[in-house]
Amino acid sequence: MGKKKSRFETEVIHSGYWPNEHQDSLVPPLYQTSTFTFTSAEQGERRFAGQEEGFIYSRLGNPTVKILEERMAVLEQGEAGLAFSSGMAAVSAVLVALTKTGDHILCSQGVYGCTFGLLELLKGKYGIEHDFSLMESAEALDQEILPNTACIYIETPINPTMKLVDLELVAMVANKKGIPVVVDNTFCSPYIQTPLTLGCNVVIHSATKYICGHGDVIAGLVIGEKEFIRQVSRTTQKDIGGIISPFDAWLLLRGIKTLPVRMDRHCENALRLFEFMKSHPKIESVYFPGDPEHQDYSIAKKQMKQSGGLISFTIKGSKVSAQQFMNQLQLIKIAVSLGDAETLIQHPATMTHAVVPEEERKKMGIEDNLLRLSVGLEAWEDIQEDLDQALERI
Ligand code: LCS
Repeated sequence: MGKKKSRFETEVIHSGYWPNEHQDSLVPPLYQTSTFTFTSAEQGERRFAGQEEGFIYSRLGNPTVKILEERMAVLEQGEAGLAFSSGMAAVSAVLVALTKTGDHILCSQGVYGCTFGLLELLKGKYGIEHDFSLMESAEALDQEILPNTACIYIETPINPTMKLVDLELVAMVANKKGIPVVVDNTFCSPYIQTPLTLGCNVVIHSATKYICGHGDVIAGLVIGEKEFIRQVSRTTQKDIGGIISPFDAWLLLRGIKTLPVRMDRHCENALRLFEFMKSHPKIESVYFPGDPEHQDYSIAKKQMKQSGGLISFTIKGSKVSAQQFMNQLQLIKIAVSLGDAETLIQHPATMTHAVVPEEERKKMGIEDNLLRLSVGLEAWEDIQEDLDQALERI
C-alpha cells in the first residue's frame, strides 16, 4: 500500500501488510512458531537489549500478530495496537497498567459482566476503588472524578442495556484533568465508531465479536498511543502473558477483511427487525440506538456512523416468559457472544451478567425479562419470521 492513506474499506484488506516482505505471499503468512533463532550469541544479546530490531520469542512479538496489530491501529486511527488472548486479557492488562493500590476508576453505569467482576477483584485484592456514573454532564463528571481517579472506563453502547455515553463530552472533561479515557468499542467496531478521534485515549476490543465475525476465535485488542502500548506490551502483557496465538491472529486477519461488508448487513438487518419488534404487542420495550425515541438518540447520531447490530428488548411478562420465548426459537440460536454470522439470543440476567449482584443489575437497567439479540447475516425475513412464530407461542 505504500504510505498513501486509503479509505476504511481498503485499509481493512491491505494495511499493515507488504507482500514483498513475506516471499510475495498475497495473504499474510502464519508464523506458527514459539521462538526465533539468532545467528549469533551477540545478536541475541542485542535483541534482548533492544539495540537491534527483530523477533525473539512469540510472547514478546510475532510477525503474524504484528500485522494484525498494525492493521487495527490504522482502523482505529491510533498510533499502535496490541493483541491479546481474549477481550478480558486486554481489559485486565489495560486496567492493571493504569492503576495502583489506592487509585479509583470511574466507570460507565453498566459494563460486561466479567469487566464488572474484574473491577470487584481489583477492589477486593488491591484496594482499587470504582464508582459507576451516568456521565451525562460535565458538571456531574467534575464532581465524580476524584483526586485519586486514575482512569475513566466506558462501554458505549453499554452491554446489554444499549445506553450510550457521549465520548466527546467525557474526553473534554478528562483531558483537562489529564485522566486517560478507555473505551470498550466492541459493540461498534471501528467501522461505526472511532473513540480516539473524539479525544479518548485507549480503545479496547473483544475481537471475539465483530472483528473476527465468524464465531471461531476468542481474542482481544488494545489501541492507543505508541508509548502507552509499548508500556503495556513490556509489562502487563509480557509478564502476565495473555498473548494471542499466531493462528488466531491469522484468522482475525482473514475475518477483518469483510468487516465493512458484514457491518452494513448486520446494521441493515437490525434496523428492519427493530421496526418489527417496536410495534409487536408482546414486546414491552426495545432498546436500539437507531430508534429516534431512544434516550440517547442524539448521541448516537453524533458519534456512531450506523446504529449497530444489537437489539435489546423486554418481553411482556416475567423471566419465565422471556425463557419460554427463547425456547420457541428455531433459527435463532440461544448463545452468548455476539457479532457472528448466526443470529444469537441471550438472557443477560442469568447469562452474561449473572455474576452482577441483583441490586447492581437493576441499577444498570438489566431487568429479568430483558433479552439481547445479536442480529446475524441471515435474510432478515427469516429472522423476523422466527421471532414472530416464537412470540405467537407465548
Ligand atoms: N467487552 C465487552 C463489551 C464484551 O461484550 C465482552 C464479552 C468482553 C469485553 C470480553 O471479551 P472476551 O474475553 O469474551 O473476548 N462479551 C460477551 C457477551 O456479551 N456474551 O458473551 C461474551
